[in-house]
Amino acid sequence: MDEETIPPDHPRYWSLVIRERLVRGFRNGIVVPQGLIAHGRGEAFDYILGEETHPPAREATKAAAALLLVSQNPVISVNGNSAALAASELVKLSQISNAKLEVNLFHRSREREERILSRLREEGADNILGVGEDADAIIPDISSMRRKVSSRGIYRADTVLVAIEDGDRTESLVKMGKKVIAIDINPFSRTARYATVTIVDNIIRAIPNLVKECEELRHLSLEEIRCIAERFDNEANLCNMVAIILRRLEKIAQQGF
Ligand code: PTJ
Repeated sequence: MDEETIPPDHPRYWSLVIRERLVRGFRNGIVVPQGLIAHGRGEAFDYILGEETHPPAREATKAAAALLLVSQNPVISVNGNSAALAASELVKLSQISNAKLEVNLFHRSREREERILSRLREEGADNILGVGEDADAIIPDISSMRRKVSSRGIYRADTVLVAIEDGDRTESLVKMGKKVIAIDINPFSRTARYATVTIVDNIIRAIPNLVKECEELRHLSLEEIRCIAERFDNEANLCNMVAIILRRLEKIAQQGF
């Protein structure tokens, strides 16, 4: 089945679209097999959350948009899963927020870097960092290939957006004094807990929402935007997301399906 042939009135339309995008990404050498496993974990959380964006995620999205807009050197880190699921919206987000795009992979290979670069270029991106020799700097305290970053991008960024990512890098980036925006549908993950702003939502909804928020916030004064970014409390927001999960499960446990 191709994405285009999935009937839009299918009750699990988006779930099927996401799977098709990942399978296509896997066949094109963008997504690694481990990325399909990572998706399964994410999908389970999305199922529990009713596959919708909840109010705390909206609040986090607004704070993340504000943080991107007030940053001097924001960078959007792109891996295989995020390129397969949201390439076009990631490019839009980079254009509207003036954030650079940098390819950064856990399972790094030159071939995958090039494929992701081409995918982003197809969507209109230029000047994509982190590919080949451009990954010329090292994030301290990380042993995985994610440590290799561009000195023009993530290394000197004040804010880095990461999505669908394993835990160790967010902690190191924060230790380096950077602000981290994480998109992770699992509120219990290390990435979610260490980030400055975590959007507990599916990337498929989170990136378009971020684009919309950036469009809306641009009409406010810099001071007002800064205030939105600064008053955000990540831990409280994560707790609110966990409370939503609890309430949803409790309701089913007590009242049935
Ligand atoms: O492309 P590479 O080489 O950089 O590798 C990417 C993967 C995804 C393989 C790598 O980053 C990885 O192994 O990630 P983890 O440790 O499985 O963590 C992924 C996190 O993202 C988990 O907390 C998932 O619940 C979450 N997640 C999965 N799919 C989505 C998601 N969050 C938001 N939207 C999704 N669609």
